[in-house]
Amino acid sequence: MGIVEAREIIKGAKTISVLTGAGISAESGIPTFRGAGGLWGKYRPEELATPSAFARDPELVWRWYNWRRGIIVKANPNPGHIALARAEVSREVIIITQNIDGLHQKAGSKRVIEFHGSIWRVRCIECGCETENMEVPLKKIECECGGLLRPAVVWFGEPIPDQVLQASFEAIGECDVLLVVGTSAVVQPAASLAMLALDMLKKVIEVNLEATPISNVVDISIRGKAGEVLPQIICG
Ligand code: BV8
Ligand code: ZN
Repeated sequence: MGIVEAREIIKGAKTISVLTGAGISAESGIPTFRGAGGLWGKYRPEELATPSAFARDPELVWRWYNWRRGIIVKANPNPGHIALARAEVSREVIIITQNIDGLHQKAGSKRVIEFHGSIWRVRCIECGCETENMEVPLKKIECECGGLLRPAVVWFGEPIPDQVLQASFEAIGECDVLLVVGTSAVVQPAASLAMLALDMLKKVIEVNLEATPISNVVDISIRGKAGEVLPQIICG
């Protein structure tokens, strides 16, 4: 079961939801979390993407996010992002992305749920005000109120905002097919969205370079690069 079957299933779908992870941005030059040369490189996730890491050393955490801002600002959507954006021409497409890079929006996708927030938004830990900030690097990490600014992303140990969870569950309920693209499917609760789709008897198609914990339970699991496979299975 592979490309041909996936293309047939997608052709017949009125609404497609797509759960994407770092793998869909790899061909845009953005390192993944766990792959070789991954983002977590010399650090472990828990050392950087957590509230305690920020409390302990906000400058270190911001050095890491500014380094990522530097990579992401130069990155362009690849054929994988573009195939998903183009698919909106003939059907509803809802993207639930674990990525914080904004590349789906840059590719033209209209319905994007940022499950883990955005690197281009900052939030004050004192007054809670959240603003868009595209500076590379961020110029100052103080808010007008004097509080510290943090990336408006979801760190390990932090809950997904209720309205984001709600919108994601609705996207799964609304779809005929869920595509799961470029995620190691280990981080929760994002990875459980695939299981939710299966429980709701939706067709689930995975596109990933390597096998993941959901590869054996989805309807079709295609080994390959998102930028090569997505244009083949989503046509028109
Ligand atoms: C929560 C945003 C509870 C920030 C991210 C033990 C200790 C502590 C916590 C836990 C624990 N056990 C479980 C947990 C929960 C934890 C979790 O799941 N941990 C994992 C590691 C086990 N989850 C959380 O903490 C979540 N919150 O549980 O809160 C709670 C509830 C109520 C009240 C209070 C608290 C929050 C998790 C969100 C963390 N934030 N990112 C940032 O980006 O800086 S996670 C980050 O890693 C990404 O966003 C992504 O979601 C995640 C996984 O990365 P992937 O996207 O999958 O990337 P990865 O590199 O892993 O895989 C890439 C895949 O692509 C690979 O398979 C590769 O083969 C493939 N690939 C590569 N190239 C290509 C490709 N595929 C196709 N084409 C290619 N070209
Ligand atoms: Zn403030």
